[in-house]
Amino acid sequence: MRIVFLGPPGAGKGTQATMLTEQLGYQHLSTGDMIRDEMDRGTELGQFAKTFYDKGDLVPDGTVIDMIKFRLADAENVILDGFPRTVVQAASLDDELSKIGVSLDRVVFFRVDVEELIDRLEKRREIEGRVDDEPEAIRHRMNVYNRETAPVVDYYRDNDRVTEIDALGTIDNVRGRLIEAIE
Ligand code: B4P
Repeated sequence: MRIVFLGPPGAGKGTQATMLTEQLGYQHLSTGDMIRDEMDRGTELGQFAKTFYDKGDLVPDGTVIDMIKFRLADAENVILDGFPRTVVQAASLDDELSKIGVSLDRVVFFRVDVEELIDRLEKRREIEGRVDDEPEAIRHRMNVYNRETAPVVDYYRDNDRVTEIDALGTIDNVRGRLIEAIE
């Protein structure tokens, strides 16, 4: 199974992907985690990405696509968390998968209202101190999401590939709905 998790910042994609990985043995590919790892190690890519990431901007498509594409070939049971985030990335993912003769099995869209998203990200800032969870960066990320990532949902809807879940409620409640959606 190759599954994409789509949704606004703070929708719980990373939280649920981590749990499903542990529970059902999926491989978890998170572009956000990859970028944070590059930044923590101070690599050239990390230093470049940081100039976008800290402000809540998307890291440029070419950088993200190069970072993830070589990992797709070996990934049979995989959750793609936070990728694709633009229509260019979505088209590139389709191309890469078609080269190896496979396609996506599911695209799960996490639906959460904006007040709840802001509340979750503010709580995370208090706990983890993520720079991109500062109020101004949160507001900017929501705008970037509406402009760049919401069209990705439509891209997949056109091909009837989207399963939408209600991602409000406790983490366990959401997990139950998610497992039902992908089974
Ligand atoms: P990501 O790391 O992908 O993270 P995210 O959108 O902030 O959050 P996610 O939806 O995974 O929420 P989470 O489970 O953590 O992106 C960060 C940045 O990386 C982007 O802004 C961009 O700069 C860059 N980036 C990543 N991918 C990219 C790409 N493809 N192209 C370009 N740039 C890219 O949950 C959030 C909080 O809510 C957590 O504290 C969690 O504990 C809590 N929570 C989760 N579920 C909850 C629930 N049901 N109830 C209450 N709280 C909950």
